[in-house]
Amino acid sequence: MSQRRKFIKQSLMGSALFIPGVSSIAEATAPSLFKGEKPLILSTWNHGLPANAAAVEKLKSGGSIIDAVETGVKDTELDLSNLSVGLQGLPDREGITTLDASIMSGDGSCGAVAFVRQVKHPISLARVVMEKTPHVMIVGEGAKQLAIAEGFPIEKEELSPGAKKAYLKWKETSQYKPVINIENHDTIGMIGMDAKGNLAGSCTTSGLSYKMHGRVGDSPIIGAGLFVDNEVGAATATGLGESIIRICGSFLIVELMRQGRTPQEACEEAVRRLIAKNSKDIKDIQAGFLAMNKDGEVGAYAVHPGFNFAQATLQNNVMIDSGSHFKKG
Ligand code: SD4
Repeated sequence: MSQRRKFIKQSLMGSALFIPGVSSIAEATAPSLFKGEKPLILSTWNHGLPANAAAVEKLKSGGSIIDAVETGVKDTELDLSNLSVGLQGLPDREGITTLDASIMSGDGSCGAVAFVRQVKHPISLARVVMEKTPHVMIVGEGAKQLAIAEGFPIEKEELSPGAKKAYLKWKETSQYKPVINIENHDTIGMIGMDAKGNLAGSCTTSGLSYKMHGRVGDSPIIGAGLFVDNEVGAATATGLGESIIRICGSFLIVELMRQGRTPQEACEEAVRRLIAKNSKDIKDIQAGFLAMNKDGEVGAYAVHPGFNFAQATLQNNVMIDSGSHFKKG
């Protein structure tokens, strides 16, 4: 193993925190790393590292895979440095932060919330929808009422200092243009498999910054931002939600895997499909997919370079760069 790889491998016994600048390895190693090891947890972007660590700790302490994927992304929902997840996330164009989240178990149970305000852990509210209501998705004021009824604290509605500063700056021009890998990413999507092969996933975001009030992206839409099927595998998405919804990205990947594609092949096909359906604006659109199958094989692919993900087993937790359709330069 190279010195560099040794360096970035982090023991989950330790703090397993993201160390900026040192936690990525070559895309070539991505699909085969830890192949077949269970449990296996994958999460999007750099904050996937601490989120994976929290998920693995949950499994170690006897939690189920659905407990693990909820606990893991709750870590990101509280991360004040993340301006794309949780109440500290960047607001919409009215200056209001609204959150979307979904959770799904391999048996087909799922729950989601969208356009939610003042709730610190939308992923836990999505789990309430899944487990305590006859519905799959509850949005807006209804979601807030559910949170109140379930005893969730309702937070004061004010922007975090980072979000406020960015919003005031944006208001100077009020130009809406998604910027690849700079402004509009960092949603966390997590998919995981326990030691017995049961799958689950979670996805949580404040969505696109400066979106129109009421806009909902792919993350809370089952089949778009997240899809899990115990018979096949799991997939999650990040990036411009509109482009992902158009191809029902996560469902597509799971169905391609059902037909025999590897997770990597399925992610690459989904990216090709996304590019075909969004070709006019593709220069400005970043989207990335992350998948695993029942055998513990992993795939990840994005439209543009820059998408990375964290991959954890009981012993290891590492960052990996995904491949991309368009190459650097
Ligand atoms: C959305 N897909 O709301 C989310 C944004 C995102 O990484 O994934 N950012 O469209």
